[in-house]
Amino acid sequence: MTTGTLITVAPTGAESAKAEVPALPVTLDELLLTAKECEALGAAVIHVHIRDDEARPTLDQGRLRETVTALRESTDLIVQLSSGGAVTDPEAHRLAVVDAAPDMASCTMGTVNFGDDVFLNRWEFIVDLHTRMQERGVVPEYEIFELGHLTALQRLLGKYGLPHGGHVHVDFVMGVPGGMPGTTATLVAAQQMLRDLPEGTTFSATGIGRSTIPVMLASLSAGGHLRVGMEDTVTYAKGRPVESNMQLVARAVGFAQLAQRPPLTTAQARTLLGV
Ligand code: KMH
Ligand code: ZN
Repeated sequence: MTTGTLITVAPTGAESAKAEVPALPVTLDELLLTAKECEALGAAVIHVHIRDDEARPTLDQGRLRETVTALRESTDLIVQLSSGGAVTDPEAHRLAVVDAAPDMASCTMGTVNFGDDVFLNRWEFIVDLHTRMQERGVVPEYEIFELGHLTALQRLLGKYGLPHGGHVHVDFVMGVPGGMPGTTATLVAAQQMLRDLPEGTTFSATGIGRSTIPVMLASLSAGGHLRVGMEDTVTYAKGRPVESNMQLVARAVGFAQLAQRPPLTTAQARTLLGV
């Protein structure tokens, strides 16, 4: 059954350098401005990576807490912290993200080649993250970079139980060099595999780089939700750099409206996700 569209903005990520992508929000002020404007356009969730004073990715606990508080004060967005961080972040720092008391945190369901790097997610680490989120009342978004990550999720839920809130929401991250491709056929295959997960499981999808638009259209037509933002693409169209996260959210909102699946409000999104 299709409903409105949950729109998540992932404004920063850990991979792009501010020097190369000047429009990337890296300071708290830039993040707050982006968050407010994206919320006004129709985003309901913000997937947050933070940077240090030199604009390098960080998982500093103090900064994470300050960011969660500031986003709560300035917006009604659901605050989802990245537990993925950067590929170089140690597991202990990634686990501690949950202690910053966000509404949600990402939880990647397996290891994946990530360009020239490896995004490592050992089984024991996944179990620790999942159970820590259950204990702290943080709702996970399970990040799926490969179809096999859905099998791992089935195993996780079977052995360790449902997440806090009881609702399962996954995000297909498609088109990472080394992960599943950002194609309609793959999205449909991933959606079919949701049959093995608890009834009512919902999904968002995002396509990295040039797969952004095909994945967005495929997800809308398959009843899925959308994640967009400069974490995932810094090119708006061939030869045209993204000007802002707002530009990407506005395009997603336009597509969702064309599909007659308008953006969910933040209140509707909280209900859907069990936040
Ligand atoms: N930056 C990637 C290595 C997440 O946020 O949970 C991991 C990532 C996934 O972005
Ligand atoms: Zn991320």
